[in-house]
Amino acid sequence: MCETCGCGEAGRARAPMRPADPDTVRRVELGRAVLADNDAIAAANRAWLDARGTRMVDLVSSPGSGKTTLLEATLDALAPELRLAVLAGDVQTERDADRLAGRGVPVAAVETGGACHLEARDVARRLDALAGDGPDLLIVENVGNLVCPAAFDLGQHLRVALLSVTEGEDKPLKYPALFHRAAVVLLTKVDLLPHLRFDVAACEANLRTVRPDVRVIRVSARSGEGMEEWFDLLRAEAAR
Ligand SMILES: Nc1nc2c(ncn2[C@@H]2O[C@H](COP(=O)(O)OP(=O)(O)O)[C@@H](O)[C@H]2O)c(=O)[nH]1
Ligand SMILES: [Mg+2]
Repeated sequence: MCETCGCGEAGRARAPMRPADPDTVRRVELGRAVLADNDAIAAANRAWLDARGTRMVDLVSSPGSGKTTLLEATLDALAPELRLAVLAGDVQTERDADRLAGRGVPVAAVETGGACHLEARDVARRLDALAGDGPDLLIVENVGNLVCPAAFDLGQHLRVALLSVTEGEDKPLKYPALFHRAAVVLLTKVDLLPHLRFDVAACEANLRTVRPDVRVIRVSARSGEGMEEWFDLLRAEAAR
């Protein structure tokens, strides 16, 4: 259960809250205060990174859409030419950070212990250790979730959403808040397309309904398709 945003609260789905309910009002006020507090820390994170010439890229998606696999390939390709650092968030375990270790890139883990998103303070606590020497890019793997990470600015310069072709082309319409905030969407696992009924054009049209200027890159960490375009995007981001 996420204690910050309350998205896992028992009974919530069965008994929707009424707007006039005092408990609801208190919860909304508390939520606003939490988000305002988070936004202030996020702004400080961004300023701290700007002072060091580091760009932060936040990867968001549902669990299993391929964030860590993409990062493994990304570190292997770009570590020789760019100075990178990675923060890997998970509800439980440090398995992703372990997968990404040993590639010559500093990696830190955040185990949220139940919360279904990273918050700006999770990043703030690790900035000195991870990015004190001003790497070109700090890449964050957010907790796998298509709802809550949307509301929490981390101080990133670029938010990238991953959507795998096994998830269905309707997801941008079902989770518009998250896709609206992502300037770039990686359509992942496109090597699987021959085995699926997935309408790429419909999916991209749905993405553009939610965010008309979205940049979509079709990628496969397995076949390598689209990966150079992704790496070029990161190179350009690092050069900003
Ligand atoms: N076929 C295929 N499978 C992939 C690809 N990328 C990731 N996977 C698989 O998808 C599963 C989840 O990947 P992972 O990177 O752990 O996803 P995460 O939870 O978003 O970090 C793993 O079994 C991966 O091997 C891809 O490009 N093609
Ligand atoms: Mg992962």
